[in-house]
Amino acid sequence: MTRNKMEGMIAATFTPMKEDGCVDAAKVKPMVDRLVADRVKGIFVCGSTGEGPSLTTAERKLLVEAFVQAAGKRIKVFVHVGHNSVAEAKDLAAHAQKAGADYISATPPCYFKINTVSALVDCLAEIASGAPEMPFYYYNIPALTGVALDMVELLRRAAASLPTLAGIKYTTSLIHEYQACLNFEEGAYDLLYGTDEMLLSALVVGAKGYIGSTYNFAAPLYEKLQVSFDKGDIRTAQRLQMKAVRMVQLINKYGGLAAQKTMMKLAGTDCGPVRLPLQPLEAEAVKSLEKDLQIMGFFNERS
Ligand code: MN9
Repeated sequence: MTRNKMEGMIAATFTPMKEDGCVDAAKVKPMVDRLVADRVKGIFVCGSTGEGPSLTTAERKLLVEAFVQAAGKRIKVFVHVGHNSVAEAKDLAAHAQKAGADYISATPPCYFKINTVSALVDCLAEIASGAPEMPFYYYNIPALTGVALDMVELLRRAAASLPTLAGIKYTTSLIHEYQACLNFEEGAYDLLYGTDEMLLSALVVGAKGYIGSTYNFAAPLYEKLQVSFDKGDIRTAQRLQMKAVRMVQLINKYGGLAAQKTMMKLAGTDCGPVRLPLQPLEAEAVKSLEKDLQIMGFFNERS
């Protein structure tokens, strides 16, 4: 089987919301148009950045339809279907296939923690069977799921049990494990790197595709980083990666996703606030964040 391989930036999209926290599907199209103009290669819908686990199933389906339509085949659409209920995840997978998305991805159920690769494979096989025609990416993000298993072992077992597995959306800082996965069976699987502040480290060991939140508002910065890396200009790539590190430090200082949605607004693509359980930034924090962003040159071509 020839497996799917992605190259370049994939933006983990935010879910646009109205001030009251309702989904605002009308804002999807302008967000996608902006990403296409920024030359991203794909979008990852309803993931961590999209507050997927905080949305209802009906909202997730509506968003998938809106994103697929807005993408209009210009860029690839990944749909995150992970859910604590495996049955819901399978239903979301089937929906993504019907809606015309390109790929599905899922976190494992994580209220009851999975602690063996074999249980993980059982869950993923059941979820992926909802969309038998779609390449499937396991979404490995132990910091949020609490499920930290051996990813090489997952790949080893996939041939027998996960026929549609295309690869892993790999969001941890274990570059050595990421490298081992990239080299598994001479690169049989697609390993999409998911920690934006460590992109250069991932490129060094062979990353080709990467998914993340900051590609929504800083794509030009990462595009330059990739070009510098490809030319062998490591000094410039290091300098640009350091800018990304400073940007993520600011995001963490002001509160993660709420800060990022504020940055989207300040950068001209308003996608509204976060919803519970996340908390919005106080007015004072917004002012201070804007000032910090100005100082770091964020608004000069977002790089
Ligand atoms: O998976 C994102 N991770 C989370 C992607 O949302 C937890 C990343 O893109 C981070 O937001 C980014 C900043 O830390 O690396």
